[in-house]
Amino acid sequence: MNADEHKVSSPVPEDGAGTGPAAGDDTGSAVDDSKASPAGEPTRLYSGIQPTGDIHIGNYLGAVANWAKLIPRYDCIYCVVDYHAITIEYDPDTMRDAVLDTATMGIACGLDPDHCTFFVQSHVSETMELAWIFSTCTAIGALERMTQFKDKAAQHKQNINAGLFTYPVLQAADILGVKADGVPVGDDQSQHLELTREIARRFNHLYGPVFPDAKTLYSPAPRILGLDGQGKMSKSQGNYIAMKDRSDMVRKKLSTAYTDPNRLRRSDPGNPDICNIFTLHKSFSSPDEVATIDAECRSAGIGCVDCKKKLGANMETAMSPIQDKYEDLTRRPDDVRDALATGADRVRALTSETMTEVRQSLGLR
Ligand code: AQP
Repeated sequence: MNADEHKVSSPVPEDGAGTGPAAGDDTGSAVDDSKASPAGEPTRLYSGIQPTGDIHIGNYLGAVANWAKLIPRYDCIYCVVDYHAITIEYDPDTMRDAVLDTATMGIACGLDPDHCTFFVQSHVSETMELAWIFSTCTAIGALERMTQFKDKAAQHKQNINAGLFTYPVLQAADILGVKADGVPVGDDQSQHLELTREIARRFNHLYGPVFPDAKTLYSPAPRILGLDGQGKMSKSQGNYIAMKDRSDMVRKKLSTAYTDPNRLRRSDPGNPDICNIFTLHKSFSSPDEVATIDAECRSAGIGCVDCKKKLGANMETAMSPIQDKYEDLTRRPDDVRDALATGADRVRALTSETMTEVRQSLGLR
């Protein structure tokens, strides 16, 4: 196989389609979009996605599109977090395919392994050693306060396991094992990242300064609501549009999607500020079209049906090149596997280096 055949890189839309103008940090300040990190800004980013189902537009707008956009400016390390995924019930017979599929769609969405490091969590076992050490620096009370644990425990009453409880400790090890100082995520992860910073500070206080303070970087669309309007768009809630969904399916799903609940008739003026369809327009439509829809919705100049049709058309424009790329990659699974193996080699080396320092600091070995 020659180098070109081996290439699985994906053309990221120049404007970072669907990602808006700039990523923001914890305090809401914008990260400079135009140049590589000056002093105080992160230099190495880490983030992960679970292979628990199809990557959906919430994952894409809240995380993956932003990850792609950040690649030219930072040392970016992205991961398919399969060890996290086994904290809920799953089918071992389909897990390998699910990991490959998530990686394939990730690359199609712009996580170009020629320009970032992309790997599978379970391929780097050193991280698990760090997770154990971090568990000794983590208060049980802090884990008990995690809202994701409470939500998942309520969803999976038959399987409330210790891994589900210590999930944020492994997440801290993922991030800090490679000494990432920036973590681009959707806003559902903010509490976990605060805990990552607490763990790093506790370790540094007890054993010496080893770990950086990892900053949270939000995308311009950090929380996409589900089509049912009941909470965040989520793989497990079935309230999503998958990145794989072709235009007919997208239109069908949009047709029943929740809008401004107070707009009962076509002649009622709407409020785009509380409409999830308008939020999606802000990510998929041009600024001019967004401004027009904003005005026409408020004056009842456009109805929800037409507003959804316009959104469907713009989503098709943004999503079909990604879907074509995804289909192309599915015909070359070994290229994806090779790229993930290369990524794992680099992360193993980085994490091994960190572990040498950690063991010395702990007075072990
Ligand atoms: N609705 C969302 N809006 C914005 N960002 C989101 N993310 C997830 N849902 C939204 C972000 O996507 C990244 C990867 O998420 P994940 O797959 O690791 O975990 P998740 O948050 O648990 O995703 P789901 O879809 O909700 O899956 P299930 O149903 O399995 O729990 C993260 O950066 C996340 O913030």
